[in-house]
Amino acid sequence: MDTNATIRHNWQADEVLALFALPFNDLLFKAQSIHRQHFDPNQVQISTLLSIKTGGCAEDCAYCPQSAKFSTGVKAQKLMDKEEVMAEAAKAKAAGASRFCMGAAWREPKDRDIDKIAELIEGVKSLGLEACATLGMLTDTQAARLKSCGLDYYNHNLDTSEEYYDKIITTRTYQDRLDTLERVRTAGINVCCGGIVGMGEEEHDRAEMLRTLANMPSHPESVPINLLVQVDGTPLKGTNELDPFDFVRTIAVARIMLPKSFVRLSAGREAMNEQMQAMCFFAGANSIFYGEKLLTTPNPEADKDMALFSKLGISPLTLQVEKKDCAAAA
Ligand code: SAM
Ligand code: DTB
Ligand code: SF4
Repeated sequence: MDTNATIRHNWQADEVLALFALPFNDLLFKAQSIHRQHFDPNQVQISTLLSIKTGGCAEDCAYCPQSAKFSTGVKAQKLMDKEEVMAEAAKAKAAGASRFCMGAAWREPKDRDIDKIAELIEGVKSLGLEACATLGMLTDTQAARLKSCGLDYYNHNLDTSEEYYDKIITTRTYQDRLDTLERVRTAGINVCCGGIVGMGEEEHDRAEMLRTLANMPSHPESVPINLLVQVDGTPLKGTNELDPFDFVRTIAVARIMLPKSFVRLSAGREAMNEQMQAMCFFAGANSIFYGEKLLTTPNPEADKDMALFSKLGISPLTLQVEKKDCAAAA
């Protein structure tokens, strides 16, 4: 449980809607003021993603190019070998990332998958990177095993509001997601949890998703806000695009409600110009995915991001990572 008085867990629906309804400049000023109380406004954390197991997923998440239920042209690939993953992690480290996030297109991992993932975590951490994984639903035992191998963050998103959820996914429930998040928290792994906007939801859905995150007993340490990447073949292809200002508003409200969390400007940057990304940083975003690919879709080139950082006077956050021997910890 957070103890700091500025950290609230009792947001009411109308209070959140009132934040969304503020004049744009008032909202951004409030968000930036809160941001400065907790963070250096000119530092942004950077994480690099790798899809370690791609496509062929049994779930029906309507946004996802990796679901086996849609024809999106994504080629299914088995879990990558440790050597290949290490080579990608070393590249990410050399390019300046501080965290390496491994994503698998699974509904949930099998116990024998966790043994392989444990080796990958150990390898990533030996390079001095923070390790993050997103593997779908977890059991208590799996979460504890990942923690014992030194996993720093687990990403598992709410994706949207509880009310809108069944328009997007039918193969697992909102409660399933909350249960996994609770298991990750109990295991002592940092929680990375956010969602996607631009899926045809209403403003009150974006408000409710943020309210669910902020009213958790502890705020997720990392909150990815993804703008839907519309992929051919997915049911959400052709959805009306979200007004860019409504995207920035979502970032600002997230910053206000989750003052100490890293708010990540996540998927969708390829479709944003530099001015919009700068506005998101002003609204309180202080983390990005870095490197030319997200999981299966493109992301801005690393050089382009570094040039943007330089124009804005932003520097990437660097950290010291403790190394851990997984075999000894298990
Ligand atoms: N299979 C695991 C799961 O669903 O938890 C892990 C990987 S899954 C691809 C991780 C997250 O990526 C999803 O929860 C969703 O928020 C995000 N995502 C997937 N496709 C996306 C898209 N087209 N646009 C934006 N975000 C997307
Ligand atoms: C998150 O919230 N966004 C990332 C990460 N967590 C795993 C994934 C974005 C995926 C975008 C679509 C794709 O590249 O396949
Ligand atoms: Fe599978 Fe994850 Fe994509 Fe859903 S978001 S279809 S669970 S890979």
